[in-house]
Amino acid sequence: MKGRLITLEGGEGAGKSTLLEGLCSYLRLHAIEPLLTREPGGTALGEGVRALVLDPALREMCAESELLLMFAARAQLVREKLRPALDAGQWVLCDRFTDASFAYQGGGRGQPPERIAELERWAADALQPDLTLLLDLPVGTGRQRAAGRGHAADRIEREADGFFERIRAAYLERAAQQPQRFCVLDARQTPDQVLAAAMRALQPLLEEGTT
Ligand code: Z5A
Repeated sequence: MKGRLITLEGGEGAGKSTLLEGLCSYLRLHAIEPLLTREPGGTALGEGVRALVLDPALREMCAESELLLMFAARAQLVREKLRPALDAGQWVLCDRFTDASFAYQGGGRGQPPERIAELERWAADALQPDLTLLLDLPVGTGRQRAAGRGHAADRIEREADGFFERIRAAYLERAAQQPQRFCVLDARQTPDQVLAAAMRALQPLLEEGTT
């Protein structure tokens, strides 16, 4: 079977982790054991980067450092985990990928998209997902859900609503530009409804795998 890269994207509290669990069970029903990973993270180096970029004490981190750190983690994940898994025919479910950099560091922090695209070409080896599920949710709803989990806000979660509005707009713009790859899911629905819509979006890839 051909390896597939499925990425989950969305704003804070959109329900990516919840959907990831459901999709994993669904793929197992199809005898597919996916590799589950996340960004930033998924490797020892990436998890170290994650701790850095989310550390509320590092308030002075500039946008350029933040962007480069995201791609340092990504360069490692692509070479250490993603390419080998995909080359071996494995399916990969990844909680965030390069679209998050276009949305957060591009839309949110104002980094030029052509700079991010250049990093994508060499640092991320131009790796593109087969399918990106974008969980779209009003910013206020997502923030309420995230706050409901009861853990302290990280460095990025401490940003103002306007930052997250720009991120949402950047994600939706990217999805509109690449409709063949993106599936936008209405994340205001119940977890079961979101999962059902995601399963429908996966169907063509599952069918390709059996033909
Ligand atoms: N970041 C970046 O800036 N640039 C990059 O290139 C990359 C990342 C890759 C870490 O991401 C941070 O890194 C993130 C972007 C930045 N910063 N922020 N903000 P993360 O994915 O680990 O963190 P996150 O976006 O904050 O995700 P999250 O808060 O963990 O949310 P989630 O996984 O999307 O949601 P969840 O945990 O599944 O659900 C949240 C709560 O809502 C939970 O209590 C659920 O039970 C509940 N929930 C879930 N679904 C529903 C539905 N459908 N209805 C009602 N309630 C629900």
